[in-house]
Amino acid sequence: MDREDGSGLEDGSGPINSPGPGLFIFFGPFTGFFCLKRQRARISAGKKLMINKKICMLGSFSVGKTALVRQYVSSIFSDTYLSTVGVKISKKTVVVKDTELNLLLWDMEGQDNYSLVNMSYLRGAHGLLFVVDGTRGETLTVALKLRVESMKILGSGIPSIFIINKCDLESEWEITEKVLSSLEAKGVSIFKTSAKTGLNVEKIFTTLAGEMVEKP
Ligand SMILES: Nc1nc2c(ncn2[C@@H]2O[C@H](COP(=O)(O)OP(=O)(O)OP(=O)(O)O)[C@@H](O)[C@H]2O)c(=O)[nH]1
Ligand SMILES: [Mg+2]
Repeated sequence: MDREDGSGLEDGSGPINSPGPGLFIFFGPFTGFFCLKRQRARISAGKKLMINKKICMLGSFSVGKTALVRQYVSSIFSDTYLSTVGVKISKKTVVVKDTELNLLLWDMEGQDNYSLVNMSYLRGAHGLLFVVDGTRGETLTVALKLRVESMKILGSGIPSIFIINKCDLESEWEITEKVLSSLEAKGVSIFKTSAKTGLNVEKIFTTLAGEMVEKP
């Protein structure tokens, strides 16, 4: 049987809001026919607004940007390091404050400075995640520099979070609590994560999503 409205069923992403062709059942000339009334599966009352939000993952090389995205989207972690070239975009849908958000996660290649190419990747971003490797102090300096540069492009009001990753190796961290507290005192939002154990991974994305939803 042909199905005109199959798209809404296959990916489960939307309500079924177009009527089917109607179902007729014929039992032959002697028995007449029964007609089952056309069913209109409308769920318009419960229809949620779907909004796309672009999040850029920024930071130095090998801090764990890709690992965080993979852990969040696919619940996978690997010790193998494959450096990202250019940008890789992943998608995850979340519901925040009754609003369905399509998070478009732009996992950018590691950078210590903005080149003309990756500056263009920032266009249209709604939120930024600056990733730092707790075991390498210089990656915090890079992230702070990237924050200044990206806010020149996107404005200082853009929701952003600093992620100090590799919490499972906290005994080897070079970044001290004192440094983190002084940044927090300056209004920098900081979370400690581990892409390996999954610690706080979901939380960073949902916290940022919550902040983005408040923005027009
Ligand atoms: N122990 C530990 N290792 C991690 C963690 N996150 C990432 N790694 C490892 O760090 C290395 C780099 O991780 P990636 O996610 O590829 O880093 P990246 O920031 O995407 O690197 P680029 O794409 O080159 O910018 C890999 O070997 C990961 O397995 C973590 O939370 N804990
Ligand atoms: Mg990467």
